[in-house]
Amino acid sequence: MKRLFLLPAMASILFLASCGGNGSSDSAATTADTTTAQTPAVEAPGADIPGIDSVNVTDDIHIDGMDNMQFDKTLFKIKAGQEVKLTMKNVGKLPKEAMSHNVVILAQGTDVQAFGEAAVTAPDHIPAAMASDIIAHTKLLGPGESETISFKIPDAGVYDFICSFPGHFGTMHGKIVVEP
Ligand SMILES: [Cu+2]
Repeated sequence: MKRLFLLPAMASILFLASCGGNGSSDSAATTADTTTAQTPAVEAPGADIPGIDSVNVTDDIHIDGMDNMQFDKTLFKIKAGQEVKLTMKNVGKLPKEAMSHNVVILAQGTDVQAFGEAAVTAPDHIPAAMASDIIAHTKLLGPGESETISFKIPDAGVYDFICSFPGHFGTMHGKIVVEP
């Protein structure tokens, strides 16, 4: 029985579609669409990152690096232009030569893969040739060591941070969302 009703329904849809190309009702719809499309432009940076809603703005970041090649936290939110303290601690027990960690905050647009690869052979695993890609970084920290640095990021956006010890950036990476 349903099929009998489908045919006239489809015919009227086709009829409406073919008539929609002209007339004032179409230009009114276009104007309405433009207004709606402008709304996402004011959306906060990083709004599409899963879990970002439960992260509060801070000026005091604490990150632990662990023997399983992970950071304990990977998502932070700060304010543009605000001075932020960052304390990185290597809470692992493995020897420094095998398992050191750092935090390197990268400028927007940095090729993280290229940076991580250049870091492998660089002194202290900080590639001097890519210094302009680095916003701030801690030194390499062995087991039980920690360091506090401070930095400012003037422009809102989403920034990657990694551990640049060889082989680590694949699992040791996170994001800092900078709010305007
Ligand atoms: Cu590491």
